[in-house]
Amino acid sequence: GQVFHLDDYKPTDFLIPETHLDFALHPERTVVKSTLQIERRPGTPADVPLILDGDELKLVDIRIDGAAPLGDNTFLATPDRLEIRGLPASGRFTLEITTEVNPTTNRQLTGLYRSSNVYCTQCEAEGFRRITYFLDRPDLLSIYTVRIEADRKEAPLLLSNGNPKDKGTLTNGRHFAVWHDPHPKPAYLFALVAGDLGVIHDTFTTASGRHVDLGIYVEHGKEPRALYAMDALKRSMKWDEDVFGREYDLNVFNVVAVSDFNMGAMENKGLNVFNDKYVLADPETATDTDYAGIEAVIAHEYFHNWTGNRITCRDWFQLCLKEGLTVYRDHEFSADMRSRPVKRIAEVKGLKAHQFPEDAGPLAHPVRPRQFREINNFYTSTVYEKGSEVVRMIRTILGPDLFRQGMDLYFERHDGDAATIEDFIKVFEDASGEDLSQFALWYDQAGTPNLAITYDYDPATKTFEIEIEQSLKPTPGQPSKKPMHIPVQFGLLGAKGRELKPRSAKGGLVKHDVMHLRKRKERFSFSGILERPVPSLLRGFSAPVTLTSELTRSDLVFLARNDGDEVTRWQALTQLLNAKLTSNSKRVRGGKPATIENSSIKLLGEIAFNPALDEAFRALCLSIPSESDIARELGTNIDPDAILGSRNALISAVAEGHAGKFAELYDGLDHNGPFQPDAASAGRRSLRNVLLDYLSVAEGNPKLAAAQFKHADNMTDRVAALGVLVQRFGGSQATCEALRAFEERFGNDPLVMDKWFIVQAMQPGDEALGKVRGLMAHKLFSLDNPNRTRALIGSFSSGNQTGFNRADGHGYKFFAETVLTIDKKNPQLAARLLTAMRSWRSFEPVRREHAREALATIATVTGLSSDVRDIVERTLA
Ligand code: DPP
Ligand code: ZN
Repeated sequence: GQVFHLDDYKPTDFLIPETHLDFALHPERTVVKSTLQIERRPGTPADVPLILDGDELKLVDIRIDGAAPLGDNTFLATPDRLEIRGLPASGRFTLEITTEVNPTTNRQLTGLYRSSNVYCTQCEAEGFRRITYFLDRPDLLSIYTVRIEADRKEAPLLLSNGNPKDKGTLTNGRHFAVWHDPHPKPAYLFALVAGDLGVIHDTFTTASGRHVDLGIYVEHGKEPRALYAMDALKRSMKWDEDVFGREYDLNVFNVVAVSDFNMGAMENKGLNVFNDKYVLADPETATDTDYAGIEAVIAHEYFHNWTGNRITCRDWFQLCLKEGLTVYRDHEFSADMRSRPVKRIAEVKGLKAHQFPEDAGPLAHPVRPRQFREINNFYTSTVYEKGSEVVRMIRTILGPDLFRQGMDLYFERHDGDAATIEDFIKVFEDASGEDLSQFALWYDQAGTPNLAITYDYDPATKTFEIEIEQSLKPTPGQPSKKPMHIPVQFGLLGAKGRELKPRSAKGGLVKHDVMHLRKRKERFSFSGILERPVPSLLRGFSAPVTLTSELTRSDLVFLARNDGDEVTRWQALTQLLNAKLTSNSKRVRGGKPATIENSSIKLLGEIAFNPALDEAFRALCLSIPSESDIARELGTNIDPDAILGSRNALISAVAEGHAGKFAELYDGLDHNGPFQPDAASAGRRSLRNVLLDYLSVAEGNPKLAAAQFKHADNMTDRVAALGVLVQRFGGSQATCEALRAFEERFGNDPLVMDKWFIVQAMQPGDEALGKVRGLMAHKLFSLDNPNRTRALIGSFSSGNQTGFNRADGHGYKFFAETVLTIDKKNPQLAARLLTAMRSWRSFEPVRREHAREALATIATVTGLSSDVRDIVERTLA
C-alpha cells in the first residue's frame, strides 16, 4: 500500500466554504445529494483539476453550476476518486454530487451504517468519503447544512450537527429535519443519526448565560441507565469552564448510544456518538470500572469540543494534538472528581501495561508519527496515553500558571485553525519564554527512555549527589536517538520519611522539586542534607520512563512504608514484588520451587490493615502485578506457565500469612445501604474484592466467592466473585452454577453478557481455547459486533497469558483464523485485535516459533485489508 509522509504536506488547491447535504434515508438505497460551494485557492493555477476522495462510492449524478459536465468540462469517477477538469475560469462554482450508499451491508462501521435499525455515521478518520466525494482531510473546514429525510415510523428521530433549523412532514409517511452548524469543521466531525430511540433531557447554563439543551438518546427502555452519563456530562461542562475557561458554543448538545461501534465514542460537533458501553450504567448492570469509564469518556468527547473541534488537526500526523491533549484533560477531570493519587496510579499501570510494550516492540512509533500506511492503525496507546504524558510534562516543566497561560494562548491564537504540534509547543514557549525545542523530541522519538540513577552521600560536606544517565534504544526507523529533556520530580527522605530540603542545588538544573535532565548524563548536587537520605524518584510519575536505580531492598521497603507521594510509594512496592516475581518465574521454569520472604508478606499486611490509607490505594497495593506485568519485567524468554506459577505462589503465601485478619477486614468492608458509584465506595469494593481472591486461595474452595456472587446487590461484587470462581475454580460445580445463573438473569442484555464472555475467555490454562470456541456459537455472540468480539476474542488474545500463549501454538492458530474472518467484515477491528501479537518475539523459542508461523499465515493471504496488512507486516519486520 501507499505510504503517506508528514513532509509531503501541501494545502488543498480548492476550498469548500459551504457544504449542503441532503439525505434521503433508505435501509439499502440511501441517496445523498451534496451541494458544495467551491473556490479555487488563490495561487492555484487555473488548469489544476479538482480531485475528491471517495471510498466504495456509486455516483448517480453530477452537475457544475446546475449543468452536467460537457466538452472540456469533464469528469472521471471511480468508487474511490472523482476528478473534474475544465473548471469555470472564475474558479468559483457550485458542485452538485449525488451518490447512493447501502447502510445495511456496511459492516465496516465507517461511513453511514445501520446498528439495530438506527442509521448512524462514523467519519473519523476517513469515513466521510464513504458517504460522498469530498476533500476528506482535517484541514478542509466547511460550514455544513444538513437536510435529512426518512420514513417517519422507521426514524422519528433525525439528528445532525449544530442547531436544529427546520422540520416537517412530507407525503408517503416521510418527514424531514434541517440542521445547521455555524462552526466550520472538517468532514471527520460530520454526523447523522436517525432512528427510533428513547431519550433523557436536561439543560446546562454556561458561565456567560447560554442555555444549552442536553439530550442522551438510547434504546427505548434503557433511559434510566443514561442518567449517570448525563450527570457526568454536566460536571464535564462545568469543569471545563472552571479549569480551562472553555464554554460550550451551541444551543444543543446531543449524545447517542449505539451498540455497534468500532471506537469508544466520537466527538462529532454537537452530536457525540457513543459505544453504548460508555453510556449505559446502573448498579445492577455496571461495575465501578464501567462508571469510571463512562465519566472519563463522556468528559473526553465533550472536551474535544475545544481541543479537536474548535481547534482541529492540520493532518492526521498531528492526531496527538487533539488526542494526547484531550486525554490529559479527561485524566485531570477524573482526578478532580475522584482520588488524584489513585487515578494517577491507575494511569501509570495502564501506560505500563499498554504503551510501554508498544514502545518496546515492532509497532513502536513516535507520539507524532512521520509516516503511515493506514491511519486507523495509529489510534494507539502511544498517540493517546503517551501523548497525554507529554502534555503533563509541559505542565510539570512550566508549572501550573504558565501552563494555563499557554493553554489560554493556544485557544486565543488558534481558534478556528487546523493546527500542528509546532503551533502547540510555540504557545508554551511564548507564554513562558522557555526554549522547548529539546523537549519537542518527545513528539518525534519513539521508545521508552531508561534512566540509570546512581547517588552518593558525603556526611562530611552534607552533600547528596545524584547522577542520571538517560538511554533510548533504537526503534523501527530510528537507529539512533538524541538526549531528551526529562523532568524528574523527586524528594529526599530522612528518617521516618521526613522530607529533607536541600539548601542549594548545583550541577544540572533543579527547579523546586524537579531535576531537569537534558544531557545524556548529568549530575545534580544538593547541599545542606543533614542525614543520609533515601531518594524518592519520579514522583507523580513525572515522565514516561523506566528507572534503574541503586535502591536496595531495604530502601524500597522504606519508601513503600514512608513515601509521602503515593505514586512512588506504590512504585517502590511494585518494584519489590516484581523482583521476587521475576526471579521466581525463572526458578519455576527451571523446575525449582518459588521462594518468598516473610518481609514482603508483612509489608503487604501493614498496608492492608492501615486505616489511614485510602481503601482504593490499599487495593492497588494488594493487587499483585499481573502475569503480563511480570512478562514485561522479564522482557525475554517468556514462559507464561512459569509466570502463573510464580504469581500464584506469592498470592498463596500472602493469603496464608494473613488469612484470619483478611477475613475480618473483608467482613468489615461489607456495606449497608444502597449502592453509590462514588470513588470512596468503589475503593471499598475494590479492596474487598482483592481480599476475596486471597481468602478463596487460602481456603482452597469456592464457598466464599459463591456466597458473594449469590448475595451481591451490584455488578462490581457479582462479576468480581464470578472472576474468582472461574480463575480459581474453573470447572467446579459452584462455578458452573454461577455462570448459568448469570446467563439466566442477563441473557437478554448483550452488553452485560460481555462480562460473562470476558470472564470465561480469561480462564487460565489449556481449557480456555475450547471455551472460547464454544462460546463463539452462543446465540448472543457475533463477529459482526465489535463489543462482543473484543469481549471474547480480544480478552482471550490480549488478556489470557496462559490460555492464548499455549505451548502447542493452538491459541495462535485459532486467533489467526479468526482475525482473517473478521478482516472480511471489519478491517479496523481485525487490525486492532492483531496487535495482541506485537510482543511475540519476547516468548521462549517454542512459542515464538508458533507465533511466527501464525503471523506468517496471515501475511501470505491475498486480499488482506490494508489495515491488517500494515499491522502484520510491521509485526513481522
Ligand atoms: N472518537 C475517538 C476519541 O475521541 C477518536 N477521536 O478518541
Ligand atoms: Zn479523543
